[in-house]
Amino acid sequence: MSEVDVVTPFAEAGYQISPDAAEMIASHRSPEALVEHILATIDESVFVIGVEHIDLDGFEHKYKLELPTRASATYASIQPDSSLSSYQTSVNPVEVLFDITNQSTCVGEYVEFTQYFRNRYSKLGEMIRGRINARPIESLTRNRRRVKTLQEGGNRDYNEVSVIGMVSDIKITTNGHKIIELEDPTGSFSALVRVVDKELFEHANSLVLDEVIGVTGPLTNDGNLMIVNKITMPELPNGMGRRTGTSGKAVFISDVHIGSSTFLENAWCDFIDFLKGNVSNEALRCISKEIRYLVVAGDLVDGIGIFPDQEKELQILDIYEQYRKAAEYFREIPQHIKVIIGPGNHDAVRQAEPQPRFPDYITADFPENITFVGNPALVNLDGVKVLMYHGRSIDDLVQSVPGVSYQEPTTAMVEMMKRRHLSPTYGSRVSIAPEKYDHFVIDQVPDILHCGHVHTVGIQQYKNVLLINSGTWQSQTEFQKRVNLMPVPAQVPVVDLYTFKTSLLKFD
Ligand code: D5M
Ligand code: FE
Ligand code: ZN
Repeated sequence: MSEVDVVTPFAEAGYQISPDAAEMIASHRSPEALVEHILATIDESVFVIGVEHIDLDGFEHKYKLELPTRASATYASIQPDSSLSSYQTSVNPVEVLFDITNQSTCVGEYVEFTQYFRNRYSKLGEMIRGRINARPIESLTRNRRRVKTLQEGGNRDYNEVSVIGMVSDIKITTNGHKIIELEDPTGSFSALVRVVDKELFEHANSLVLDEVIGVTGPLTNDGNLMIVNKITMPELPNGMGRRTGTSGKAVFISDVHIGSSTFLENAWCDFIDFLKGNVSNEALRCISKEIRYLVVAGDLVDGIGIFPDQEKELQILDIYEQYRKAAEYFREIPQHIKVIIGPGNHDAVRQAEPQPRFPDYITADFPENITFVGNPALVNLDGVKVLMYHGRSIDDLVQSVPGVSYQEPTTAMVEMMKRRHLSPTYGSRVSIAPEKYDHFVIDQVPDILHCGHVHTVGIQQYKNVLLINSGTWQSQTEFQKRVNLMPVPAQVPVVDLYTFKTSLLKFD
């Protein structure tokens, strides 16, 4: 994902900036304006600008006062009594910040895998590097004698080393300890987590293959193994100031599965009526008037041939018909509501992720207020950054991370955030195309991470990011009955884009 350069302006003004502060600025909705504000207000005796030097509240206050045109265009006043939505006349901008569409370079050659993993390692490694002083693995073997000498000197500070690596294997020793094999571009290395270090061991238990971590600890006397004292994850920065969004509301849905015989058409039509403001309930009508965005995170239709004997569970047997029906429903949605749609594993784009947006022959039927994006995609909704990912990797995370469950899908999304990666394990349920850049790395911290896929609903705040899994519009399928998966259909998270407070509307 494209990075905003926040380091150069500070360097040019003679300041250094801490990685946490740089990240906080880069992930702000107006990084350039914030940089300007910090440079204008910074105490000149400061040399390294840290998070504590960033006066976000002051900035937000000033920003709103100084941008009256923006305020009048989009901070439209809410008039609950009016029959006209205040957002019908306002611009509801959608900017696609990042997705794979028209960027795919992958043809499946071996060298591309190397390049892909190098890119993952360097992006995630950089996030960890700000927090630990790591060395290349190669230097550990080269400097082994020196490390030993320092150990003999008995200085514990010196004999601890740190390494950043990608987890290539996780083994259990006969004594029940964990051996984590780590790789960086210079070599590979083993790190031992002892079963007696309870907290650390628990952390090691939740590690998954191909994620990038930092480990810190002393080396054994023969220099071949590290006894791990600390594991460092890429993680979200701490101490980011209170977020301020924009006005109005956004509605999050996924897994509509139009065309399936288990698609809940009545509930769906009630939802469309709600978006149109056709509801008798006064409170719902008020909410409806404030809606500016509808975000759809994949599995718009049920598709064809996605699983064995699927045709027995289909009401619409033709994929084009399924999308035509979808387009018909979406044409009902008021034009001022901007809709963003990304694909899922049931949709008619390549199965390997990242997936591009739907082809033109599908999108042609849909109305103008829809922006089609890839999967994953980062979009900017009038200053609120939403990272959309269908969420197929949740299947992997449920299998491999203790405590992550289908019933509470945000538990998986927290794991994505800690790893700053949407789909860490290669070669499991998610088929990952080895693109030049790792599109699953969460470079820019979004305001909202929106997933679907598992057909259950979850809403959780993790640090400064609102995590939403938006359920489904399909009742339990035969397959789900067999694996005992209880879907949560026809429930809709609605986010207030100013406060980020979320309510769940039920149409079942
Ligand atoms: O996935 C809906 C849910 O069903 C999601 O939690 C995964 C699960 N699912 C779907 N297909 C399979 C297979 N083949 N094995 C295990 N679990 C599965 P959806 O993408 O809507 O089909
Ligand atoms: Fe689905
Ligand atoms: Zn799915």
